[in-house]
Amino acid sequence: MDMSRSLFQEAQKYIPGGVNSPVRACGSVGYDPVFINRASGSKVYDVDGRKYIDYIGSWGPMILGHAFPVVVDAIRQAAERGTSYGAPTDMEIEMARLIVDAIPSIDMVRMVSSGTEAAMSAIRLARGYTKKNRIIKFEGCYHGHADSLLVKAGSGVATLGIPGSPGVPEELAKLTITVPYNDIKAAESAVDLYCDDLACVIVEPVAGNMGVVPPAFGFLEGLRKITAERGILLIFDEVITGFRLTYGGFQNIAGIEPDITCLGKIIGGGLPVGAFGGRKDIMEQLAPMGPVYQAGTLSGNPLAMAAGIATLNCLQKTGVYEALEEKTVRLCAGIEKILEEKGSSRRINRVGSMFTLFFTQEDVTDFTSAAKSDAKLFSRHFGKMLAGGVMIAPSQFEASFVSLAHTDEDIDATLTAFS
Ligand code: KE4
Repeated sequence: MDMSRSLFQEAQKYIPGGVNSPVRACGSVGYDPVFINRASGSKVYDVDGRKYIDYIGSWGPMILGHAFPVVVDAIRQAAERGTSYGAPTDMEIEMARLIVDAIPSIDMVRMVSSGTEAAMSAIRLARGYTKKNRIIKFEGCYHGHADSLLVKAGSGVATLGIPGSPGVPEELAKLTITVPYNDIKAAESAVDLYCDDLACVIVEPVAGNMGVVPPAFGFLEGLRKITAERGILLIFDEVITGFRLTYGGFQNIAGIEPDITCLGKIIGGGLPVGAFGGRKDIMEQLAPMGPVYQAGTLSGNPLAMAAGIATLNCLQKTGVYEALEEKTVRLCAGIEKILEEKGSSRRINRVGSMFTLFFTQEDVTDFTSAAKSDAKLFSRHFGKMLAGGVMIAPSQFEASFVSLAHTDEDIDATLTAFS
C-alpha cells in the first residue's frame, strides 16, 4: 500500500474524515487524498515521491509559487525573533499601510486569521453599524463557515451537496436571504423587500466557489447603486480575488468602491491570515474604538505579517500580472484547442490567473448553470490529470490557480496530461 493511503487510514482515526478541511477529502471525485510531503515553485511532491504540477496553490495564496525564497526567508527571520507576542508590532502597521495604499476603498483595516473570520466580522460590523439584521448573499458564493454565511454556500458546501449545515439555528438562517449570482433584478427585488431591516449585501466580485464565474456586465455596478441608494452596506469578499487579479482588489479593475472588503489567502503568503477593511466611519465602530466587538489571539501574527509583506512586495514588481495573464491565457487556449480537436464542448471561465473548466455545454453564469456540469466527467478528468502528474482542485466548484512559478514546460506538460 502506498504511503498516502496508509496515512489517510491513520488520519481517519484521529481527524474527522481524515482531513482538516472537507474539500481536501477528495470524496466527491472518488479518490483518496494525496498526502503532500513538500512543495517548491509550481510543484508539489507527495509522500510517495510523486511530483505534480500544482493548480490548487493552497486554494489561492501561492501566487508566487511554493516555498518562494524571499517569503521563506522572511518567515525564518521573523520566527527567530519569536512567533507571537500578543502585543502590537510595526509589521502590522506595514501590512495595513500596504493594503490601504493598494485598495482606495479601504481607509482602515483589521487583521484576522482566516477568511471566515474576515467575512464573519464584516457581517457583524455591518449589522452593528446599520443596526439592521438581515443580510443578502448569492447562491454559490462562499464566505467561510460562519453560521450566517453557510446558507446556499459554494466551495465545500456545494461540493458535498449539502443545502446548508445542521447546527445553524433556523432563526439565524432566515436572516440570510440568498439570490442567484449575476441576477441584478432578483437582487433589487430582495433589497426592496427587506431594505427596512437589511444590513448588507455580501458578494464575491468574481465568484471562485462555484467554479470561476465572472460578474455579468452591470451586475456589480447595479449592486453598488441599489445599496448606496438605501444606506445598505456593500461588502466585497475579495479573499480569493484580493491581489490575485491586480495589485489590489478586483474592485480596482471594476472601478467600484464597496463599503467593506474582506481579504485573505495571498496577503498571508500561505500562513493563516484574513483581513477586513473599509470606510473609516464604519471601521471606527470596531472595539476598542467603538462598540462592535471583534478580537483574535493571533490576529496580525508576526510570521503571517512577514510572509504577507514579502509576498505583496514581490507582487508590486512591474509585469507580474501581465506574466500571470500570459501564462493562463496560453494554458486555457491550449485546453480549448484540444477540446475543439476532440469535438468536446466544455466551458472555460477565466479571469486573470484563475479559471475553471466546466463539464457542461452551456454558459456558466451562476450556481444553477454551474451545477449542471457533469460530475462523473469531472471526476474522470480529475483522475486523468492526477495520473498525468497534474494536481487540480478535487471539485468542479473550485478554481484552478496559475502562479508566477508555472513555466512554459509546465503548461506544455499540463496540456499533454489533458490530451
Ligand atoms: P478561510 O476561512 O477558508 O481562510 O476563508 C474562507 C473564504 C472566504 N471567502 C472566500 C471567497 C473564500 O474562497 C474562502 C475560502 N476558500 C475555500 C476554497 N475556495 C477554502 C478551501 C477550504 O475550505 O479548504
